[in-house]
Amino acid sequence: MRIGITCYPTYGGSGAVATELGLELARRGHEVHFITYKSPFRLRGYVERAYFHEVETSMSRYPLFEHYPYTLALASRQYEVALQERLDVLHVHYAIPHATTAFLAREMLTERKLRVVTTLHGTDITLVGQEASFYAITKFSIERSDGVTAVSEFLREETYRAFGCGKCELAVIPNFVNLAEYHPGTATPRAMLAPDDHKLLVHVSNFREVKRVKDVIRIFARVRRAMPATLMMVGDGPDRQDAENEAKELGVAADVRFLGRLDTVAPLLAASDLLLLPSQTESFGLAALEAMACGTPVVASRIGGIPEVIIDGINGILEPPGSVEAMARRAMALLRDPAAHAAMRAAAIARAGRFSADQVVPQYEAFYEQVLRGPGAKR
Ligand code: GMT
Repeated sequence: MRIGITCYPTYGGSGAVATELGLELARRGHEVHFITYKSPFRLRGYVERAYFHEVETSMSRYPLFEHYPYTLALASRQYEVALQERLDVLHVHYAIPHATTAFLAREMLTERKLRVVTTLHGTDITLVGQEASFYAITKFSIERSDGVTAVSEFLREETYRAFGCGKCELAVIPNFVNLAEYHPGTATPRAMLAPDDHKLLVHVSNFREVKRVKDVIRIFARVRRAMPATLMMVGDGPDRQDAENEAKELGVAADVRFLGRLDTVAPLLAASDLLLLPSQTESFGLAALEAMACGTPVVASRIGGIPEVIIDGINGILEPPGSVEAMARRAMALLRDPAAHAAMRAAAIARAGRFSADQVVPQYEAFYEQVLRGPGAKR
């Protein structure tokens, strides 16, 4: 198949999933064309059959445009690439604005049939899509896609609840992890990351409000009071400063390392004893899955799609969002009990195997085939 993929190319789970999917599809013999404003962050080096088409994000100063109409440039580029590369499927990740620009591109393309597949990832449904200014167009664009997938049962139900979507059938295809990259053997030597006697905790996110990064620091501060420990904060975003301030206020700044955005996180995950993910909302929790694949148990919020990945007490720990005390208490208990930690680690690795690329990518291929066979009747 010839597949176009549009996603947010910067840091974030939806861009990560879209890019890993494209790379896997290319490895499996499909031709993949990424259409976005920047080379996706996980697209490193040459991969046979994977191509990148850049979308302009600005033009020489034009007085009428206070805001550059990027979405029109994107729709136009999607159309051009679909025509030139004879795309069969245009698969867009994160509904806003990608499902809308794909709709436009498909309408423009009279020369051949193009099927639009939209994957819903999270806040496109749970937050942004429900903003008054985006609600109608999000619903319209989802309903006009030829196929729609959601990354968890939770997100599918939330989409039906919030948007009705009487005209669409949502398939659930979960996130996946590339086990060749995310595995326990990849660990950075511990001596490079923390003093010998320290437990090592890690958080990876884009530091947005939903990630509750101050809770990460608060949980860590409680752990740190009970035992020697280091926390690695990986990523960046609007709440980073708040997290840094919280670490200073709680007197743990010396043991919290803000590492910023990193292209490769598997070696840090594999070196860690625990990942903290106390999010307010999380439609799936790709960061948790990647940590589990590396053998790192996760302490997370019992929210959204996370319970579809983590089974509390077996392969990770779940507590309600905001329950800093309970999360810290259970983290400490696990860190103090090497046998329980080893059992949870093994269970986490086994669970992650259920979400391997080998298991999940064929589900996307089958979905494309189904959409290509279908009548395209939603047009
Ligand atoms: O919805 C978002 O916050 C954006 C998206 C991203 O690009 O980071 O994250 C979502 O998609 C990921 C990949 O499917 C999921 O693993 C995350 O749980 C989800 N984030 C939220 O629901 C907050």
